[in-house]
Amino acid sequence: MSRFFKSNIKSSEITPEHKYWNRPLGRRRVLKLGATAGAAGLSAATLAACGGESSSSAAASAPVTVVASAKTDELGGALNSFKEITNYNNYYEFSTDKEEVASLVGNYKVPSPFKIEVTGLVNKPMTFDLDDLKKKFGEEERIYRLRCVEGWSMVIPWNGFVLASLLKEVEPTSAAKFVRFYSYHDSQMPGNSLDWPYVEGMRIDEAMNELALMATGLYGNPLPAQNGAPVRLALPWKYGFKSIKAVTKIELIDSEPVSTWKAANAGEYGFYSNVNPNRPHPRWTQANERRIGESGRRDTLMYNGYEKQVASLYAGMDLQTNF
Ligand SMILES: Nc1nc2c(c(=O)[nH]1)N[C@H]1C(S)=C(S)[C@@H](COP(=O)(O)O)O[C@H]1N2
Ligand SMILES: [Mo]
Repeated sequence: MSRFFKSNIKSSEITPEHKYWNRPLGRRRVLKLGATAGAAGLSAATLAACGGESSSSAAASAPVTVVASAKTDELGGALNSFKEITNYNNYYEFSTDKEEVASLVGNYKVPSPFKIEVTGLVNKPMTFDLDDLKKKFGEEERIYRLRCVEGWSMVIPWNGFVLASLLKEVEPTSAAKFVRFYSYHDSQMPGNSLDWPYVEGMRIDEAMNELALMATGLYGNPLPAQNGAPVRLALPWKYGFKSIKAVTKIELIDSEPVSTWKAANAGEYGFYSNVNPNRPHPRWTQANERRIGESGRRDTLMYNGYEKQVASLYAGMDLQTNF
């Protein structure tokens, strides 16, 4: 516990995503970051005092079962613990401080039943009840690497269903070339660092790829709030910010959507954002990464190690300009 919070996670190690935006809120953000340092320390101390795998705030309402079919991913990387995965989160609707998010979601509730609207260039626009989708498609386990553009990574056992299954339900028309996703947002969320709702997007062939998962759970538990409850995308070949949390609306459209991070800083965050060790971020290398729970750094793999599954989507494209 203390190793995780006190030395393994060094906030000075990399420059976080939010530090250098050319946006008018910049000054306020810096002040806010200073003010939350104490709160983050407090939450770490509180969690340490509870101890055990089930002590995170995610477990406040339900016992944590921690079920996974394997101890590693297919490359032999150890799964990150439930505690690690639920206490180091990028969820800017709550906070820009990864170690603070878990302490802020205690009373947060999403509407139940939770609705997902799928609309746009489709033959059958529909609003789904998430519980119905879970029953219909099931919740298979997928052990995926998650690589944040900030240079850290985790191995996470998600549960969920394939995004393509959902998209096929609404029958996209031939005019549908892109998919835009919107996050749930309401006044329970205190963060003011970006324009809400958080928006992401992909080409339709990327969205239809077998790897693109609608994640509804983690280690066999319902998805914890800090990880994007009740359903978020898991796109393991792309930088983490593409894996939008709390998906409540999906639109099929004919032109490339502008995602939240590209709108905030197009020079730093491209539309594709595929993991690519050969395409440095303007402010830092992407050649290697720190796996949470490990010391030292490991090499970053092309498409985060999913080259076989996704490289054909980008055949012939210049990956330096289409970053
Ligand atoms: N709605 C929303 N989705 C989001 C984010 C966010 O701030 N808001 N952060 C992204 C980033 S930068 C990362 S690295 C991952 C982190 O997922 P995790 O907290 O489950 O590890 O969520 C992504 N999805
Ligand atoms: Mo990220």
